[in-house]
Amino acid sequence: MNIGIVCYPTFGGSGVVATELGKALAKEGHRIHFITYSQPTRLDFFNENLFYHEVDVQSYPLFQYPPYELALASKMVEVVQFEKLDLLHVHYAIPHASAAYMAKQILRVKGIEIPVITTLHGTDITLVGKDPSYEPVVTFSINQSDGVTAVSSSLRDETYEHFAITKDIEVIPNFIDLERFKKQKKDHFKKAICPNGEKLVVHTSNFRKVKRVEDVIKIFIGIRKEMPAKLLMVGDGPERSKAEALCRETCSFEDTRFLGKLDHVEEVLSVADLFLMPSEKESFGLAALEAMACEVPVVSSNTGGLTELNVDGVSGFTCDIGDIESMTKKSLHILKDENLPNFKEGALKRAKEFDISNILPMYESFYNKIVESF
Ligand code: GMT
Repeated sequence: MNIGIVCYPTFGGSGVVATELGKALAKEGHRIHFITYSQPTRLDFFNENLFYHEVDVQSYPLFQYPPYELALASKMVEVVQFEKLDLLHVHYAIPHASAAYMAKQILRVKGIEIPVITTLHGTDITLVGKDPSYEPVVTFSINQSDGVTAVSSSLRDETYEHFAITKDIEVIPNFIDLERFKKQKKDHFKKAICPNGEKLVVHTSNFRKVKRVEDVIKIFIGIRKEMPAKLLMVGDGPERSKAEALCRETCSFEDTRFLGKLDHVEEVLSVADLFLMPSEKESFGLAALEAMACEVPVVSSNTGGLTELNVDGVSGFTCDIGDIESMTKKSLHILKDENLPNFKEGALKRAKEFDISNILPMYESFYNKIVESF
């Protein structure tokens, strides 16, 4: 098939999923056209079936807000028409689903019909989409999509609960490429960070409020009281400086490190003993799956899709949002030498269920179903 993929090109989960999906489909022989405002971060290799079309947003002094959605719709029209696409697959509803709807109407006038699939990723529903300033457009554009998928049952249910949706939503969970995300031998790295055999705790995120980064630090302080440990904070975002300030007040300087955004987070995960994800909301928790694939058990909150990913007592533990005491206790339990190997094994075993080879056929058969019924 000749497929257009629209996504955010950044480090965020939805962009990562969209890009990895496109790369995997290209390897299967599909021709994949990414349509976005800059080169997707994970689009890091050449394949004759991969194409990138940049959305060019023209600025003008009159515009307080340059109309990205219009530029995107225009680019979709151009790519569908000239590359003869069979399908448009947009990731993250805002504003991609409504831009796709507009492109579809323009193409119809030109005598071209194209099906649109929207994949809901999380905050497009649970945080941003619900807001009255977007809700009518989100509801309309989901209902106008020819196919809709959500990355977890929890996200599907929440979408039905908060929006007047008339379409079936198919759950296709996120996936992982176990060729890339696997435990690598990085003993020298572990030795440099944990010279005295300390346990290594890792958190990666976009440091937004929804990630509850302060909880990560509070849990770490609790762990550190009981055993020698280090904390690595990977990523960047609005809450980072507050988190750094909290660390300076409460932890020893040598125990915590903020690494910023990393291209190859799997190298850090390879030496980690525990991953913390105490999020307020999480439709799936791709970062936790990446950790699990590298044999790192996860202590997470039990919000959204996290209980569909993190098996309590096997790949880690899930606890109530904000329950620092329980998350600390569970972390200490996992980190005990006699327990850690079992949890590492449990994390990897669970991650294998989300191997891309299991999930890719779900997308392919969904594409076929939508194209055939269109
Ligand atoms: O977590 C974020 O804030 C980024 C966001 C995104 O859209 O990039 O992530 C969402 O989509 C990911 C991929 O499907 C999921 O793994 C994340 O759980 C989800 N984030 C939230 O629901 C907060």
